[in-house]
Amino acid sequence: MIEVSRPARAWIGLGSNLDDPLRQIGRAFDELGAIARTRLLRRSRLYRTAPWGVTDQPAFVNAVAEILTGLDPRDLLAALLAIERRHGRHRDGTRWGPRTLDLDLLVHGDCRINAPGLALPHPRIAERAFVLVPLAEVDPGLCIPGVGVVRTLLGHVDVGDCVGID
Ligand code: PH2
Ligand code: MG
Ligand code: MG
Repeated sequence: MIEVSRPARAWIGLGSNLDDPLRQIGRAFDELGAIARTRLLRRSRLYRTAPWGVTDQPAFVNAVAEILTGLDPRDLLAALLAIERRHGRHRDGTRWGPRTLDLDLLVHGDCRINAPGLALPHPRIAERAFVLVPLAEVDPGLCIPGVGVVRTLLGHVDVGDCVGID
């Protein structure tokens, strides 16, 4: 018998700080909905956010999207990386540097994975206001498996550097 897994709800973090970030993110929402066996369920507003990690770079535009997907985490990640490449993303090994489009797989159902190239939930969610603020706008009660509930996590970060812009 062929095993068919149930579709999972997954959350994607979107970020851009190069080449017209508003347009990059706007297009990316449509492209998420066009991934095979995947539907865009909800999306947050767009936020202008101060750069985190490496601070000497342009401000980011960030958002999150909730999708329903029949793809497992690895296949979904491959689809996200393909979209990044279509947006001219070049990986030169610089961590936390400027980028045309970053699509981070934040949560995939109740999956917990720690493998090379794929960690779920995303290991730095709890530190990042630019992820928690848009998540809290769409689903404050979301439970990040093994990490906590979004509205609680939000109480522990500085939200001042995330400003809604649409
Ligand atoms: N992404 C990074 C590094 N720093 N800062 C903000 N504000 N937004 C991001 O999306 C972001 C960042 C690496 O993925
Ligand atoms: Mg990222
Ligand atoms: Mg990334």
